[in-house]
Amino acid sequence: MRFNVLTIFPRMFDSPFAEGVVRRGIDAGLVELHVHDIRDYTHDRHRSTDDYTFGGGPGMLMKPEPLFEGVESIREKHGTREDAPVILLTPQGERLSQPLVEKLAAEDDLILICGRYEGFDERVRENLVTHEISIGDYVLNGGEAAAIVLVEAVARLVPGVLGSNESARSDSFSSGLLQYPQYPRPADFRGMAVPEVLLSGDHARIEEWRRRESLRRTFERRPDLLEEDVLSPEDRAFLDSLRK
Ligand code: 6GU
Repeated sequence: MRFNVLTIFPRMFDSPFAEGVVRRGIDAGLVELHVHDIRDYTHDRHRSTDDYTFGGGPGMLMKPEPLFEGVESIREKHGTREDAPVILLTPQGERLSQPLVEKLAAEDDLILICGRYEGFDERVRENLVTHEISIGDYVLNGGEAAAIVLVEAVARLVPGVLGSNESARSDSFSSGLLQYPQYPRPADFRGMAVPEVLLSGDHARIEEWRRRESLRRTFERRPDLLEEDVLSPEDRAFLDSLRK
């Protein structure tokens, strides 16, 4: 998986990927991350990346020329496929979700454009970009933090990037339910005991307990995630008992 990022703040990408899972993926040759300074694709003396908006109004907009040139240069230099997704990080975009992350992880190349909040030339939206993505309903100063989130979420799904221990964990959100409560040793910490069932060695009872705790937690915290059609009759009966 190869990520190419266009940003006016390339150094923002240094420390987030200096260690951890993505770093390991890069070191193993499974992930490539190339960060490009949008200013390198400007031609004026001031290397300006923004300009006033036609028709008047507050705020500056990102100019189209350096963004088009940047994407074209990435395609030429890195042999990026013509049809590789070009993703604009913007609060106006589709909300990033695990299903969308999984779709993006199936690509070989992703080009990410980070912008500033005031916005983009509409021609960038219409003629350069294939996807617009937001990471949630709150305001960031620019798309960089969102791009970092996207790279981390996608890179961990690249085969081989996670160790087998870690990959099991990703099932919890992919299953559509929140994770059940978990406890490492000790069995009793300052009088706070681990639920008895987990010490019982009875795997069928443990599985049932975990399933129910996942359902309970999802019901309490994120009822919007509960899709009744993928639940078993036992799951539904348990949820009914919670509602009462
Ligand atoms: Cl992608 N950009 C900005 N500026 N703010 C955001 C966002 C993106 N996603 C959530 N908030």
